[in-house]
Amino acid sequence: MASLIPLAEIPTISLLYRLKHLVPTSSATSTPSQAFNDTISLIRHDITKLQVDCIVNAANESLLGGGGVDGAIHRAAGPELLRECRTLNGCATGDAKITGAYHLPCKKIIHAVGPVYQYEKSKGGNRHEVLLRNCYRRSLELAVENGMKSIAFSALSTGVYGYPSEEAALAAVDEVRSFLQESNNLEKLDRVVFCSFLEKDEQAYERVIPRFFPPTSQDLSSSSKQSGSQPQAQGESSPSSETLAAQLPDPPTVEPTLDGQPEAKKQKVNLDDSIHRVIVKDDEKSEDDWEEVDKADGGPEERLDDEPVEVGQASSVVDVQSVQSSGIIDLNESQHSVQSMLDKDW
Ligand code: AR6
Repeated sequence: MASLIPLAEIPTISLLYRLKHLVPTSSATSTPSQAFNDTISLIRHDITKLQVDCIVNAANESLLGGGGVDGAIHRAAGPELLRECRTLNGCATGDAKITGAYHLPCKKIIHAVGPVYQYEKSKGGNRHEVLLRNCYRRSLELAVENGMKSIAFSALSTGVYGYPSEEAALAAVDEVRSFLQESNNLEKLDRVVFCSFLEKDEQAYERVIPRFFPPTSQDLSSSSKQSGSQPQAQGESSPSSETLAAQLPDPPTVEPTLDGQPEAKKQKVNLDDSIHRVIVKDDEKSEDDWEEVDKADGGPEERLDDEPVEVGQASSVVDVQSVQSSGIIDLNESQHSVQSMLDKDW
């Protein structure tokens, strides 16, 4: 089971540039900003394990739970969450509502209802994108209104709702940047974390982030690389980048479940010498699967009958995740000196 990740161990994109895990692009559309790059963070992990102020759930209009990250959050938070959700009278697509976090390590959960990609797109225009952007904006507004200083987003709509990863990352990252640029919103938030679960989503963020949050000269400078001094994120005492790099977490290998309960996705684990791989067969994910999981959880059994549900991935897609690669840092590398890590050509 994945371990809890304190905020200080969630890498900022400034650190990821210094580690050369993020690569600058020539097609950057924004001016580099150290303040932004010390605020925006990227991690591939189970979002229920992040010790941030609030996490953003990819919910449906009923707000009564479901599969994917929604199921994981309800399982980890406990039945009190469903009780509170029942009082909220659902939530429109493109909007978000906030609840307590109960047994989760965060303080609040923001439940955002992303668009079902094909369904909204078929209505014409860029409705799907507007709705997805609204989810990110409303979540940020709710976080600020409720005094939350750090927020972690799941990759809304990119699972069952079928939004293509890169298209979704573009809308998400651009909307977050717009929000932070407005009035003094940047000062109100210490961290905004993009938390992905699958490698395809993490890679989409890695391609998109440098366009909207390009590196500063400090992020790229060899002097800061040599000294190992990590620019301090707002509102927290920052450990050195050596500490951070050594502690960067492993990526998730399985969907979280409670002991004795069925997993939300069927998985095959092949431990082959030093190469440990988890193979997630997306074509085995179906609506039936997650309904079964919900009921077995003693969790929500209700959902909107007329809610259109699409399975996003092509049925033949097999997503292979290396569990030895941390998603950020190779496990073997993390055991080497940080200097060799910083010097490595990622
Ligand atoms: N931590 C972080 N991300 C996760 C986790 C986790 N534990 N588990 C899955 N993801 P999805 P949607 C990622 O399908 O597309 C539910 O049934 C996953 O890899 O959870 O918005 C709701 O009740 C993907 O990138 O949400 C709705 O009915 C992302 O979370 C419907 O699914 C979102 O995938 C919402 O569909």
